[in-house]
Amino acid sequence: MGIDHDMTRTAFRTCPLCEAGCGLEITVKGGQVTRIRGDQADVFSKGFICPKGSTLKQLHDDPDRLRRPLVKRDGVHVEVEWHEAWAVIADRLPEIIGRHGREAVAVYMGNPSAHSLSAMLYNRSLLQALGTRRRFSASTVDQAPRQVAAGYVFGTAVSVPVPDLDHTDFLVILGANPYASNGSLCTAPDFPGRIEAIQARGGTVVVADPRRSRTAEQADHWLPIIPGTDPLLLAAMVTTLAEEGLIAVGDHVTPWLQGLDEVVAACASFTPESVAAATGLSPADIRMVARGLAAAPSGSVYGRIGTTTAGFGDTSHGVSGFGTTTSWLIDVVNTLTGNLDRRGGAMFTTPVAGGATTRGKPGSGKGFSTGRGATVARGLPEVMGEYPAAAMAEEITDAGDEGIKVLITVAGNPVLSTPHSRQLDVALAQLEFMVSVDMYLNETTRHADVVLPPPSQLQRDHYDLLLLQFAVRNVANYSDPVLPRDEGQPDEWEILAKLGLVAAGLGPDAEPSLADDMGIQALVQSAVADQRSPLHGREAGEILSLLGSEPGPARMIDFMLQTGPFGAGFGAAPEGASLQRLRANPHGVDYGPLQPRLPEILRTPSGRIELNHPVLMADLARLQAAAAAHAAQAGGERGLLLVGRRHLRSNNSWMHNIEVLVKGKARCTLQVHPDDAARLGLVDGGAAEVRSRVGAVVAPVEVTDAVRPGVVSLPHGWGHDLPGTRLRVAAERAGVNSNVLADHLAIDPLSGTSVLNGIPVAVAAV
Ligand SMILES: Nc1nc2c(c(=O)[nH]1)N[C@H]1C(S)=C(S)[C@@H](COP(=O)(O)OP(=O)(O)OC[C@H]3O[C@@H](n4cnc5c(=O)[nH]c(N)nc54)[C@H](O)[C@@H]3O)O[C@H]1N2
Ligand SMILES: Nc1nc2c(c(=O)[nH]1)N[C@H]1C(S)=C(S)[C@@H](COP(=O)(O)OP(=O)(O)OC[C@H]3O[C@@H](n4cnc5c(=O)[nH]c(N)nc54)[C@H](O)[C@@H]3O)O[C@H]1N2
Ligand code: SF4
Ligand SMILES: [Mo]
Repeated sequence: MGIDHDMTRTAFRTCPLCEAGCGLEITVKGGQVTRIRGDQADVFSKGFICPKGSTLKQLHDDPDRLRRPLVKRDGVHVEVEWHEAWAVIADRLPEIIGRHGREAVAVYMGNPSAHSLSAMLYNRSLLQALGTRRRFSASTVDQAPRQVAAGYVFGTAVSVPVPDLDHTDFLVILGANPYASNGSLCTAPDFPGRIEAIQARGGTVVVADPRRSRTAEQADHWLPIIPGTDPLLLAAMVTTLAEEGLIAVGDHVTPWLQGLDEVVAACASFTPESVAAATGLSPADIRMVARGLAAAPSGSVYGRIGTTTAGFGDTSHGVSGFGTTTSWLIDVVNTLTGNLDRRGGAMFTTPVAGGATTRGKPGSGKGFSTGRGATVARGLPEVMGEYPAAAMAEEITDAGDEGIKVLITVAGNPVLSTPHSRQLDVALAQLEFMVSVDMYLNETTRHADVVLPPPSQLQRDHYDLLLLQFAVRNVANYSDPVLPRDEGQPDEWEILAKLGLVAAGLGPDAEPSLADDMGIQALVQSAVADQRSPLHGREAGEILSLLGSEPGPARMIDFMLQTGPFGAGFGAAPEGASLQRLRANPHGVDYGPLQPRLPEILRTPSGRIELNHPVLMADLARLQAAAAAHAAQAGGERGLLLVGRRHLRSNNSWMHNIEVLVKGKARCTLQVHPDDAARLGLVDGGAAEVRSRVGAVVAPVEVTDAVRPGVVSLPHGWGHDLPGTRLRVAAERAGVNSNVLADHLAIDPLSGTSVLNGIPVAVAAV
């Protein structure tokens, strides 16, 4: 790209900061971004933008954002040239692998790697080159339960139904606050506007949340549920539907459905009356939601963080996670009310590129399973190719000869985002070697021997490969880089691919583009040989020449677009999806509203919706036992339960170094209900110590009736006061790390996902 000194140009780019994927209109003058606003012509977001979107400029300009690699010398990080950084890695990594074996290396992939096209495509090459099973990611402090439930019931871990927001008449939101988060596992720019549109067309919105969130405030009904009890609420709704004769599955689902009666029977012990005390909800309210869903022309239950990461059980003996079972019960309720796979209900996206639900044989498949390997220290099973993030620290410190010796982090900050953070912080200091691919020197990367920074968000291309698989419309949008890369700066895909080659011993000058060429050749060759591929029988050489010779994500995404369900098929359907078509349409291409996909969506071995999958049925028994233990808990004294929350101007543990986002009132406060504050002698603006089984923090108190009594709330992602970081703005408003309180032993056994909400705590004034 040339240097455009005076020229003003406008670029269009999808915002990569959260799952909403808003279109941005970016004005560039003299090589500088002068303005970012919502792209009115974007086919999906239509001009919507949140306060974070326009800060891509501040992020790019942030002087603390790393522009050159760092190498730790005598405990201090110093900037080096790229070849020096690679030389250090080439010197150390293959040698350690030679000494301890591949399993001595662990990888942690953080959340932004789901928002980086490079990382989505090339993390795989890194993992393949490393050949380790010790893979960890933010999934097990997030959405893994939702995916595991979908895997068992529908056949793949991405067969996740999404609420058909734009057509639904009755939306039930459990444990999500899209007014702050802009939605998750439901890609919908301007989620708030879409909620208000439901109400404007006469529909109803119900929110269950222990906090009166902004979303709860907007809702027609707020159910101030006690944390962790959503599965009880859902099971009682199943019973209500059965008792009142409201089950109406629908002819479009019945032929494919398995185990309905069995599931209903297994829920029978959960009635609105039997769960009232535990959930804190009246039987009338529980029945109201079940009846409302059944009576509405269409409806959908949608659950997020508060359902996947909540704990439940006897609070004095330690709660446990039920995220997978909760996610499954959401599918059960949607199915029983006839809302599965119908307009306005819970539907499946047809991803334009890279969808696992559009590959293979339609209608059945090998299904979903877990347990290919287990962690050394605790024997926790593999789930979706990963181990629980909560086990990372102990795999370093408590696994003897088999301990992790090397950690590679990509776009992650587990020292702030994962449970029992203090333990992980200590463990990372014991590694033999650590490499981080990251743009900041933060709480995690300060432990790295080498930090490799990717180009800024404005300096690379983008396609929301993962998040468009959960979109409320079938859309596609590709963005070219807005700004050129700095001199000598490799693209993020080159860093990831090269890291794999260097780890494999190919030396500091290994050429990632060669590996990429081989990768695309292999893809094309297997496609032309595959009977189910639209390229079957074509000439591999012809396809490769049509793809061109420029390596990197763009070529790969072109292949995925052209071979996808709307694809151009390399000339077979000239108007179809391709990179060229998307480049010609910088505001995106809309492939329309979600369409019913049963039965072709299914990839279960039976070719059916395995609603009564034995793993899930067995977990219902565990839920029953937990409910009994909870009810029997001595004296009914349960103490306080801690939940998290998000703020529109924050993004997990990062973006706190951007002044315009963090200025103003301190956000990392402990919210306490006035009744609890009075009882505990806490005053607004005072300080409180919050103590859990594993740790304690002191946080400023905010007294507010926006949390229900018995519940306190502290946001995650704060605690920027650790030495050795380079986050000058963030350090001034450090806040405290709520994950010091999260218990690494409290997990959902089906998905390995941590309990981050509903943590039993004691709170005292200090
Ligand atoms: N208590 C509690 N804990 C939680 C949660 C909660 O609700 N409560 N939420 C959980 C959830 S949902 C998530 S997703 C996790 C997030 O946990 P993580 O993924 O571990 O952490 P992030 O805060 O997203 O950190 C992102 C890191 O990536 C870097 N980065 C940003 N963009 C890029 C990029 O494009 N490339 C590269 N290479 N690096 C980049 C940033 O500098 C930062 O270091 O936190 C989880 N932790
Ligand atoms: N501004 C901003 N946007 C973000 C992020 C961010 O950090 N900041 N993070 C992004 C990421 S990685 C993700 S995964 C998504 C998450 O998106 P959401 O799931 O919408 O996340 P939250 O806003 O934390 O909303 C979770 C809600 O669950 C409630 N809750 C807690 N425990 C329970 C419970 O047991 N039951 C019920 N019913 N509710 C409960 C909390 O009070 C909170 O209001 O947001 C994404 N978007
Ligand atoms: S809602 Fe998400 S995608 Fe849209 S502008 Fe804000 S951060 Fe970016
Ligand atoms: Mo997340």
